[in-house]
Amino acid sequence: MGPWLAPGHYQVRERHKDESLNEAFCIWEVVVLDTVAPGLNCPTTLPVLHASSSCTAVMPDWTGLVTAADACSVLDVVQDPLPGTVVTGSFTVTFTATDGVSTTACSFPIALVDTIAPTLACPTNKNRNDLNNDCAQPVLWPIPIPVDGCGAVAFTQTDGLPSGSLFPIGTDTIVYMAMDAAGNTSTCSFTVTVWDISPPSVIALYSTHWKSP
Ligand SMILES: [Ca+2]
Ligand SMILES: [Ca+2]
Repeated sequence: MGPWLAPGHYQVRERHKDESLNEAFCIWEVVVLDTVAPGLNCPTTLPVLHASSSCTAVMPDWTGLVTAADACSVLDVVQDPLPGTVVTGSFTVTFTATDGVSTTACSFPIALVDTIAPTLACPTNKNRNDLNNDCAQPVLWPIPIPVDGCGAVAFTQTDGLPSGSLFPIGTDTIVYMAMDAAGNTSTCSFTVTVWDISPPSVIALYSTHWKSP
């Protein structure tokens, strides 16, 4: 058995000689092809890609997460989307390994993970005087607007009277909460204080007339 040949083109020269020592040559070419595609394994534990505040991410180079092997040689492993690509939402990451002749691909799904809570800004504290001495004041404020880079936000007031209500003497705490689709929450709060500025009145409930004997 002759030597094992690596893939490539080889020229074989055969020399034949008869009994009269006449020689003849035969030259032919041998082509060794690699017909076995590379092996390629994607990771079983999928990587996590966190979303930025704008709900995008820059694609890392994950070619080191796949295992490629070939009996001849693996020339290249290419990732799609390419490292450095700005991605968003859910998508498929595909890797392709080539040995120069054949290719093998594997892929896995990725969904950006949103860990950033919505932004939510409450008004400043509200202080009002009970001007009409009716033990309450209407207080109105602009409703906060939550913002999240990844979209829809559930928003609710979790404590205190709603804007525009008649607030009694004293301090009430207003609390709002916003929650994004990933369950990240933000809260903000402020106080509404109504001051009693009227002095108490003294009312005579009865009078007693006393006459000396
Ligand atoms: Ca091969
Ligand atoms: Ca978010």
